[in-house]
Amino acid sequence: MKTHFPGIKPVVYEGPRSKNPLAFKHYNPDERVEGKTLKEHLRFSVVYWHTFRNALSDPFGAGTAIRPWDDGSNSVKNAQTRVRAAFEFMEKLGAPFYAFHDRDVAPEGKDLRETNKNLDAVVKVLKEEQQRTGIRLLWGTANLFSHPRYLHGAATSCNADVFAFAAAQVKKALEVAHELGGAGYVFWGGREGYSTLLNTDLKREQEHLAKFLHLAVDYKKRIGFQGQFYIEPKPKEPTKHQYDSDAAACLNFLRQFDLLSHLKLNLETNHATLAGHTMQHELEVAGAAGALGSIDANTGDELLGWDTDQFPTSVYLTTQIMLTILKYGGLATGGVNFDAKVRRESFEPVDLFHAHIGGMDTFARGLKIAAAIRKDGRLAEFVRQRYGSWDSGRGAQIERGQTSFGELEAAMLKQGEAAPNVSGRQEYLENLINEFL
Ligand code: XUL
Ligand code: CO
Repeated sequence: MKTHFPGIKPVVYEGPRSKNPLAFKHYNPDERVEGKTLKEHLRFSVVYWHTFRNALSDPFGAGTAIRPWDDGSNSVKNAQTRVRAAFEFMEKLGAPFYAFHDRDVAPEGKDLRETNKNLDAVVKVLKEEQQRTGIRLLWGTANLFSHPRYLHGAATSCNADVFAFAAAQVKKALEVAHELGGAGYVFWGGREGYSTLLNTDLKREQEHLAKFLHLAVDYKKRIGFQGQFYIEPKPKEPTKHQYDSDAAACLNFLRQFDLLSHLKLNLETNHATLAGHTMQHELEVAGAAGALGSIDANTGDELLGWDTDQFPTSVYLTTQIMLTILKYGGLATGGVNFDAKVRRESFEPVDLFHAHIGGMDTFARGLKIAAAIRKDGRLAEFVRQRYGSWDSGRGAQIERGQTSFGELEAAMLKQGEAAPNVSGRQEYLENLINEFL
């Protein structure tokens, strides 16, 4: 078999003392934590768009990426060769999952019919490679934002024909995800938002988006696709305001339009920070609503205000993420999906390995540290005790709904003052976390 990454051997775990840049120092897939292997907990996934379709251009200059397997053409044959290279990469990396948009894997044709045919020709190769390697599809999605037809959005376009085209595209993408045994399917809003309210009927656009998702739910049932549906929040970029702006906005939207039982959230770190939140905040909001589904693992740059999609390297960040994920029972159908790209200056194929190895090791450390913090128990015990007044007496009565304002007023009139507060001990807790890092 032709190799596209000559000289790169399968990446193995060599332990924290290894100086080999192409080995894992912390991600030992078979190591067990809280009853599951690291591989089962983390469910790492490689994204097709950044890793295989991003030429590393920026608004000021052309792409720099050297990708010897890619002839740069828009042919189906080139797309098929790219699949072989992608699976060789994922196999050598030891990633059990991948994710793609329809348009990442196959070129758009002269019309929808030809586009679907192109996709089928590439899906055939994806299926072969999945079978050869055992690598699975974490989720599929449709690109409803790149083509000029989507300039006003897709499901929220002012043009009903564009809604219809998007529906046709998602129908096909669902069939493909089903055929490839996908564990999920993601809806990211793309251009579902607005640039100005002067030309926008916000209420109508949101209703259309809900209608679109209900049609997708119907079709999912019709074809018997078992994968989990996710919605991915992002506040802005490319639009000034995206309707799925953050976890809370998505949950409210899903609840308002009776979609909450059909979709969970796919949360992305850099989207959280663009929304003015931490990733842990977004995870907690989703987890509390029973909607924590999957994560797009990346990070932004604190000094840049846009979606830089960098690979995560902060152990503090991954510790926080894994604390919340473990707290809510782990990623069931979801995974740690590296929606991240190498910098424009890192243009060689080997940089793709460095980036993913770093991200995987950082998550492995975060997971082990989070598990150690949980095993130690002091953090959880502190929080438990902090809410101790709710476990019995008046607190328990309020929680059970067995009281009224009148009764509570009478109690406080009698008592004269609430029981004194105790310290929140933030600094003590921050020190406690640092004990484990
Ligand atoms: C865009 C983004 C998308 C989604 C899938 O910022 O994160 O790549 O993850 O469409
Ligand atoms: Co994403």
